[in-house]
Amino acid sequence: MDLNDFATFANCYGYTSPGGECDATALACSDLDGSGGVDLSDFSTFAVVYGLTSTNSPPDCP
Ligand SMILES: [Ca+2]
Repeated sequence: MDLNDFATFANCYGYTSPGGECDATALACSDLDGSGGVDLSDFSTFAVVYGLTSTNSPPDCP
C-alpha cells in the first residue's frame, strides 16, 4: 500500500457505487471490508496496512 493506493482510496472515499474518478475496479479495491461502500471503517484498515506489502486483495479487487 503506497501513495498511489491512497490516491485511489481518496477518489473513492464516500462512494457506494462508481462515480467521479472512482471506477468499479477502484471502488472494489478501496472497499477493504467488502461492505459495498468506502468509509471510515475502510480507512481504519488502510491506515494499518499503509506501507506494507501483501498478496491478499480486498473482496472483488482484481
Ligand atoms: Ca467498506
